[in-house]
Amino acid sequence: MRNSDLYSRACQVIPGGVNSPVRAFQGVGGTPVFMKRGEGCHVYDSENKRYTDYVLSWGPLVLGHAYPSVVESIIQTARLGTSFGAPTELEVELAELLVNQFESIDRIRFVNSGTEATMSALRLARAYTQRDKIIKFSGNYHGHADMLLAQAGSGLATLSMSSSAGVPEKSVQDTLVAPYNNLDVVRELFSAYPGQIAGIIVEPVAGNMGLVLPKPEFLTGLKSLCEQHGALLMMDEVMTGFRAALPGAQTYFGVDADITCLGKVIGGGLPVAAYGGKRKIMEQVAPLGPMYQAGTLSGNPLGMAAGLATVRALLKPGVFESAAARCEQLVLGIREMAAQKKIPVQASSMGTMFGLYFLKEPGEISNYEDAKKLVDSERYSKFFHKMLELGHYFAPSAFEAGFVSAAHTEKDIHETLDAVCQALL
Ligand code: KE4
Repeated sequence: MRNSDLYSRACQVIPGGVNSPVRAFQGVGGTPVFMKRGEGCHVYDSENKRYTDYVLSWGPLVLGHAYPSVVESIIQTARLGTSFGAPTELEVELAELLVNQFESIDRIRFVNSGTEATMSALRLARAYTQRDKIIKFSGNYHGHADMLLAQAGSGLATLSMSSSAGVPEKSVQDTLVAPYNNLDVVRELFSAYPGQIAGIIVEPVAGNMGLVLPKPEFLTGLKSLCEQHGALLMMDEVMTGFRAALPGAQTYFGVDADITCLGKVIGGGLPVAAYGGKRKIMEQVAPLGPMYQAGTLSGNPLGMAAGLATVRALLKPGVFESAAARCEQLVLGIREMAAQKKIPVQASSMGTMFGLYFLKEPGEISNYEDAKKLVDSERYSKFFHKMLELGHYFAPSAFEAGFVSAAHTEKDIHETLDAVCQALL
């Protein structure tokens, strides 16, 4: 069935024809592509057109599509039943694996989405500190929980919505917003609200306004401000976990979070996310402590199996490193060609994730305010559609990060760079 026919069918029964706004191509125009099959670094749409995939389900597929050991593990597990609503050995295994990976985590709770993980992290910080206010950063996206939909990134940035309808003012009155990479404003907020701020939630590498790296000292500065004021530092590593670095961006920058949110890669393409931290904090969580959080399918066997197979394969020597090398090769190639054509871009990468901004004029983007001012979304849309026509699937939004998998070969990157050369107009 043609994409356009599927799309009109979808629009009859699903709002906007999609189950997540950013998939609707509103940020780039045109009809969304309906995917039918994935294999390695390629996806095939409903018209059987092949694309080299740089969205990879927005991060989870760090090994590529339909990775054999992941598929096999899901099949074997499904044969034993799909869900019990009771503890299973699989969730203990994945919990042990993640606790061993993260210095800052000795207890972890699984949930089903990044939204649930960050929503629970905020509740935990508030329970632990007995305070209400939270600091977040404009352009950071932490899922769609009411109190976090203030000046968020990702789909809200794509649709240039500052927050969302249906979120009562009182739900965001305790959410304080600062510009990313700006420690002064954070310092001012702590002085303005002494003893009232439960914590800071931050994307340690911002992947929801495009890709913005933290300035040196930004994360260490946040950590020391939290220590100084008795607040908790929550790092939302839903996207950066097992993507920016192994096991996460906090490891690379040497700044331990008090609470870490994970997702995407740890579910290997199935709905799995988690929040974790030191025992003294996590003991607040029911049934041990007074902070309630629950989920019918939390720790679901299929998700645990897919997550275990994915993380285990990724941790094998050289797997992450080769994906990161391919990612860097892509970004360096784009930078070089844009320079040759005198097209102002900001192309950057960290580990297996990358960002590509087309700029209205030469400049540097280090926060969301810069991005809104400098990004040439029109030029990105043209680039996106040309690349799509040539068989390379980039994020359908100028305000998203891109991803590379262990299945991308040098040949794939070279082919993509050949297409980039034609699409850099
Ligand atoms: P989910 O609720 O979508 O599983 O996770 C929310 C979330 C939390 N934290 C970070 C850092 C995230 O990047 C996300 C979700 N990422 C977007 C892509 N930028 C998901 C894509 C979508 O919304 O369809």
